[in-house]
Amino acid sequence: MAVSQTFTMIKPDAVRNGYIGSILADIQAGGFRIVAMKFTRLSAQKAGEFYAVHKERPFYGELVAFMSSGPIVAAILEKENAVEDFRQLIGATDPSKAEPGTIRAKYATSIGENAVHGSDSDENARIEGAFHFAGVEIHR
Ligand code: FUP
Repeated sequence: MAVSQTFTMIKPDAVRNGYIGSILADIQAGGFRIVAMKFTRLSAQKAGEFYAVHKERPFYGELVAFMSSGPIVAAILEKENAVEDFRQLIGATDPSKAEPGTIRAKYATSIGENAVHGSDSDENARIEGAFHFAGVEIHR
């Protein structure tokens, strides 16, 4: 299977709760190679753009407020079958439904504050990676 990329964020809840190191260790133990990474913070405007697909959903306002409430770690990850394998590693959106051992089961607190983001398709991985990183920041 070909090597591909996915995009992730360690969200403000997990950063606040001190899980950056543990989550990065789980990501690397899962066989993902970090090809771009930054510790940054989204403005409300940028968070709104990133989640624009959810604009009509009732949780959009809370989601934007939460995602801009503190710093995040953004990263591009490389692995065979990266998108699907990373979603397996992080578990279901709602941590109470996430498989034991997954990142969300271990580190998330609620469906809204669920510790990590993972792209849901190769196309979105490309769009989301480009949203956060310039070409010179990606090291393959
Ligand atoms: P996921 O792909 O697992 O990140 O989940 P979605 O794209 O469906 O949702 C994106 C984000 O919206 C979630 F990470 C958290 C938020 N959300 C809620 O707050 N409530 C919901 O019912 C669903 C999603």
